[in-house]
Amino acid sequence: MSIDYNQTIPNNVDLATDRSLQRALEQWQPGFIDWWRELGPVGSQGHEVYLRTAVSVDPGGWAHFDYVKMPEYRWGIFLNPPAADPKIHFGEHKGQPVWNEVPGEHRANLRRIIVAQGDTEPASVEQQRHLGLTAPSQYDLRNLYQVNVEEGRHLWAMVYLLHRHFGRDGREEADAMLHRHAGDPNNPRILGAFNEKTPDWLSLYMFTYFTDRDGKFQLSALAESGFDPLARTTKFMLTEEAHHMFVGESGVSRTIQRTCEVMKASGVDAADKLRALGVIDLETIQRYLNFHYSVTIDLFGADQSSNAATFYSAGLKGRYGETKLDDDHVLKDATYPILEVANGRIAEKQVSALSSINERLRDDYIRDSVAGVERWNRVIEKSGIPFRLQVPHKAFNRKIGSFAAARVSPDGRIVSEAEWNAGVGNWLPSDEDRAFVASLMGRVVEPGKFANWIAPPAVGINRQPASFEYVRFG
Ligand code: BYC
Ligand code: FE
Ligand code: FE
Repeated sequence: MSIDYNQTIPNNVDLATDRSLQRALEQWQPGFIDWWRELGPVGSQGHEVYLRTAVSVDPGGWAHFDYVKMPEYRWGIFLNPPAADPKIHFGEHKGQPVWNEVPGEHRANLRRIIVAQGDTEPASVEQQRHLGLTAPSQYDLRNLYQVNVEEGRHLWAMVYLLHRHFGRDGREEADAMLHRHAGDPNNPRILGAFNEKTPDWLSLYMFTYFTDRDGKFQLSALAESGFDPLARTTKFMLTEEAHHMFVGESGVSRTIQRTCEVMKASGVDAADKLRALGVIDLETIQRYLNFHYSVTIDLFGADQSSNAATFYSAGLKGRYGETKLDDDHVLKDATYPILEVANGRIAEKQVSALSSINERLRDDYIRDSVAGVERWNRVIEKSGIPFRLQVPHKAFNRKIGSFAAARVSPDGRIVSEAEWNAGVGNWLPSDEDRAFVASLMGRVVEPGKFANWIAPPAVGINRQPASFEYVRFG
């Protein structure tokens, strides 16, 4: 399973032995590079960036760090090795051997899942393309670029599956990945959150904390798939994903830390006065959190979904940690609690577990998200400041699922349109909040220097110091 770097497309799938596939992917490759140059990070083409590149799929030592010009990054196709005796472990095919080729009856659904996953990857690069111009430090700039090149590689992961397993339709879908664009009104990305803007670095950290974590959960569900090439490729993507969430968690944490330092040193706690001192007030951080959290939990789809039930029963997409769950892994008669609006209140009801697979994954995601918010709260607590961040109720600000039609406050009350309009300025970032955060975004390029609104990291990347030269500007 070693990676062959002598190829135009680095890979560990023996691409050289399948000449027509290799040729098709080599034809897609220049379009990808053109897309990167046009819609990838603005003004970055000449920079040498201290990036990690995958050199193996061995969890013990898969990454190599060196300076790379990003258009020359070695994007490639890396699958985890197959399991010793690979079996489908859920749904109607439970116990049967995994599929190495796409079963005809599941072709349309598998294609749909792979396309939805693939589409998010370049979308996020497009959303983040302007941020390099306002990076708060070289360290942060390098982390942004690392996330961007790896999202580019995640696109390669899905494009390989489309080319290898879906014939002409797959090639067309692979081309379409480079033609839909985040926020393009004529040809938008498929899922809602990937058409939002990521205009500033607080948004970036919230996005990588919350939305890349959707990636973790969706990829984990796909890593259970009975379609083994999908399972193996998503397993390796998950290895890369951990750093993306780290960028988000530590970025928000350092922002909070800096705000708390200034609050303590100045004795000031009113938002407007803190803003005058050049840091982001905790109330604004809470509103950004509310926005990114609610937009991201929409990505799990409707609370009850016949698609999701079919994906599960067919063995295409499992639950989070499927093999560790203690049940029959078929769920024919099982139930699961979901929320609904009943008599003007939010109430729980039991529904079929199969139909509520999306909701279950959303709940697993919520548990994981909340844990990091508690770690942020410990930073605030340590400073002795009486403020707590909280994730909003899961019905707040939803556009997908049974709450899409309801107005729900962050504390989970159904509210009137008037109450929503009166409260929304305290619940979601206002234009003024966004303008203030934007006003702090200035470019800091000297190694070891950090913008005033964010604390330096405790340690750098790959055991380098925070003051390391992470980017050589070109
Ligand atoms: N926006 O039956 P439902 C990542 C549509 S993030 C717009 O609930 P289903 C990353 C839906 O398509 C991980 N539309 O849908 C992170 C359907 O449309 P049609 C991405 C939406 O299929 C950061 C209709 O509503 N991976 O990797 O059960 C940076 C009915 O909905 C949305 C995946 O998502 C939405 N939010 O569930 C970079 C995994 N939600 O057919 C990367 C693959 C639903 O009625 N995707 N709709 O016209 C899937 O497994 C599923 O397609 C979904 C939706 C979970 C997304
Ligand atoms: Fe990704
Ligand atoms: Fe990611």
